[in-house]
This record gives sequence, structure tokens and C-alpha cells, in this order.
Amino acid sequence: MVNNKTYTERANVHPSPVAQRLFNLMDSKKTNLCASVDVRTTAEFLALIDKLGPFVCLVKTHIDIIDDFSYEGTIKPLLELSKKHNFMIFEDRKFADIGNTVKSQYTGGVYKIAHWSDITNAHGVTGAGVVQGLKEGAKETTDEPRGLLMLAELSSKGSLAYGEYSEKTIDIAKTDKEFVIGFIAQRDMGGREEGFDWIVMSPGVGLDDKGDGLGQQYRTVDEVVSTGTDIIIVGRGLFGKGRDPQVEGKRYRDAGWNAYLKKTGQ
Ligand code: BMP
Repeated sequence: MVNNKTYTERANVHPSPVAQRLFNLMDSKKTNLCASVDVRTTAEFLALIDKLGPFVCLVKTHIDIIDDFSYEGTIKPLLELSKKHNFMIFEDRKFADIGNTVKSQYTGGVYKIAHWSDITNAHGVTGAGVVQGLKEGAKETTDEPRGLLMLAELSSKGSLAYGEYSEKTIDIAKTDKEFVIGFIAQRDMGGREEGFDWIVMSPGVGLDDKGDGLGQQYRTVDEVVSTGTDIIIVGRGLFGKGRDPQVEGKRYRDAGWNAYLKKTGQ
């Protein structure tokens, strides 16, 4: 059973202020598209986000791949663009260490992720301490609400995150109803009968390609939304191979929104 409630219905009762804001933003902007902007320079990064901004609810970053990163030069303009186009920010950091270490990695270093990213994510491999470490880090850093996604499944060929591993990751998510807002996964993760309303975000979404030669596997927008995805994460489908981000942004936004309307019977 997939969740067929509207985003606004879910916003109204959700325990997380991050999830509430995201659901409301999605319904008002009519988009469930998250752009994954994996480019190597600040100039490309900001130009791409400015083009895709009108079509997305969320921008997903890998901030550590930017060659000329600086807080002033990269993050400040990113935050301005998030206000200009009204989207939220998700740093795809995939934390995977003990609680005490991830707390420092989240709040400190060069990137200071907790200062600017609404959402981040973590692997469950080290156990539930990762959730507590990140939550403490967020609380000690900012008054802004922050949310965490657990990586329950991956899109890549041969991934070890399935079966019992995924189930145990769901158990870790249950340890914090407010801070853990959902999963990176490929299908609905359940939990509603126990009072959880997890947001499922799925990468590995592409309308024109099946893979990338390095293990990525793409499913279509209809496939992922019909099996429980709330937010589609699209990277190279939007800007790779000389694609026009404005054309593809509109195309994926419309495909994602129509699939959502169909799923919720609107
Ligand atoms: P693309 O659409 O260009 O293949 O990009 C997918 C993005 O999603 C990348 O940033 C990748 O790190 C991320 N990702 C993924 O592809 N599969 C997963 O299971 C989890 C991810 O975070």
C-alpha cells in the first residue's frame, strides 16, 4: 500500500517542521522534483540552480565535489537562490560514522553543513547513535529546523542495502519521530500503522537512460511514484549530455506532478 494522502494533508499532521514546510512548499509550487546538481565549480553550480529553481521543491547538493568551494562564495549565494525560487536544500552527505564523529562532520570543518542544509542523510551501518549525534549537532548549531533521511536502499547495481539491512535501517528511523523525516529508498517504507509518515525520496530516476556505465540504474518517474516515492531526485536527466535544464526541469516536474495526482486520485 502506498501513501495516497495529499502533501497538504500530510503537512497538517506531521511532527517535523521540516517535513511540514516541504510538503506545503510542494503543494503550493506543484512540484515533487528534487534537482541533484552534481557539478564541479561554483559558477556552474549557481547557474544551474538558478535555471532549475522554478521547477523544484528541493536542491540536492554534494558540496564536497565543488573545486572552488568557499562559504561566502558558494553557500551565501545558494541561500539567496533558495529564497528567490523558494526551494529547500538537501546536502547528500551520507554520514556513516559513530554519533560523536558525525556530529563534528555535520557541524564543523569547511562545509558546516548543519548551518545551511535543511535536510541531510545517513547510513544506518553504525547504528542508532548516528541519529542522535546528528540531532545534537543540529540543536547546538542552529534554531532552524533540520531533518534527516536514512539510506534504506540504493539505486546502484549490486547494492548491499536490501532485505534485513533495510529493515534494520527502518528500526533506526523509528528511534526519532521528529528528526528522522524519511528515507532514501526505491519504494514505500510503510510505518503508517505505527504513526510514522516518512517521506520517501528516490534517486536513480531517468526518462531517457537506463544506466550510466558505473552502476547507476534508472527507473521512470511513473515507476517510482507508483511504488511509493514522494520526491523524485533527478541529476543528469536534467542537465547531462547537453540537455537544456529549463526544458528538462519542466518535463520532469510535470511528469512527477502528474504521477502524484494519479496516485492520490486527484
Ligand atoms: P543522477 O540522476 O545524475 O544519476 O544522480 C543521482 C544522484 O543521486 C547522485 O548525486 C547520487 O550520489 C545520488 N544517489 C543515487 O544515485 N542513488 C542512491 O541510491 C542514493 C543517492 O544519493
